[in-house]
Amino acid sequence: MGSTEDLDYPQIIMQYSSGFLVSKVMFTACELGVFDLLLDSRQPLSSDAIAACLGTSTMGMERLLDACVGLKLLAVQMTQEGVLYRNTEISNIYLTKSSPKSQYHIMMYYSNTVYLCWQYLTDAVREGRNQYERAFGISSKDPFGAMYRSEEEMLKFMAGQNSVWSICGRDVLAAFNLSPFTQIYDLGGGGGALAREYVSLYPNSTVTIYDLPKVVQVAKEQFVSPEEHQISFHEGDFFNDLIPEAELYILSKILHDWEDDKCKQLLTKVYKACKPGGGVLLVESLLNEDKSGPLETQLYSMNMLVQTEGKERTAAEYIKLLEGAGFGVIQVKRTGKLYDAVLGRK
Ligand code: ASE
Repeated sequence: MGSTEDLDYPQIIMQYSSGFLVSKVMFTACELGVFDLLLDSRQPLSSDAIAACLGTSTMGMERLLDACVGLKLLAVQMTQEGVLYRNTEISNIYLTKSSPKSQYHIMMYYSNTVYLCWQYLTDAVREGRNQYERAFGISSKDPFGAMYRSEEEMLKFMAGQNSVWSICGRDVLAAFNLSPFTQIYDLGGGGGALAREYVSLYPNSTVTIYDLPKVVQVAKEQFVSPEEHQISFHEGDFFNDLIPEAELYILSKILHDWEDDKCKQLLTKVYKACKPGGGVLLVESLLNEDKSGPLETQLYSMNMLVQTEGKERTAAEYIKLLEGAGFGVIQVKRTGKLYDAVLGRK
């Protein structure tokens, strides 16, 4: 082994060991509203002031703030009154609740739901299945029954998923020229953030969000306003209920929730419903063909193990699923961001 490797090895192990500590510091600062307060205050604040405003211990808050400085999520300045903290540019954009690119809701989902499932990662690997029974004492047979076990959980999931599209939505929808398609169904479209990106990028289109009745109800109440005329809803279960005819179906982060047989079943149903000349757009995080990366996708695939019955796949795996259902002329576009796009035509 070379000497560089000998030196780098402990460093990398140290970083990986504390990775979950890093996540939890960021999640906690978000949850307590540190970044929101420092955005609103418009001036740097002391740890005492922050603790007082947020109703926490001064001792705990000071340490949390210092750790955030170490992570470059906050910056410090020394003044006569002592140390003052302010947001960094990145925190203002991504970690405050009110920012258009806010990732606050996905952080809360990671911190309060995903984190609890990961407690049982070893069991998940041993058993090859999700860990709702151990984590929450509920049946793991129906993953979305488990994920939507309460309206609060469903809302957190929908808000979390929505926040991703404020960053990658445009890239996945601009990966192909989709302007020939005007009548779109977003199957499992949830809170509608991708539908909103779609109609803004393709103004001549209308998007129908097809999702479970309880999801549609919450989406109408909390996420999509009636003024957004190009977005409509269809209540149903896409495995068991009718899928109406359309020109383009979007399956965004849907196939990764399900095993191959379920994916084939769904894609076959979509193919039958699809207008001739129409298509299906898969939005997923693609693994390299040898599964050597990207790391983020490999980690997401582990998350699919603890939370769902699916996995992340390679482009070739998605192509095979699409071809198996009858789709042809399949094109793959890697965006270089978290999510990629695969288009199949009927
Ligand atoms: C799903 C997406 C997610 C199902 C469960 C999920 C996400 C978290 N939990 O379709 C978002 C993607 N992030 C990760 C870690 O996979």
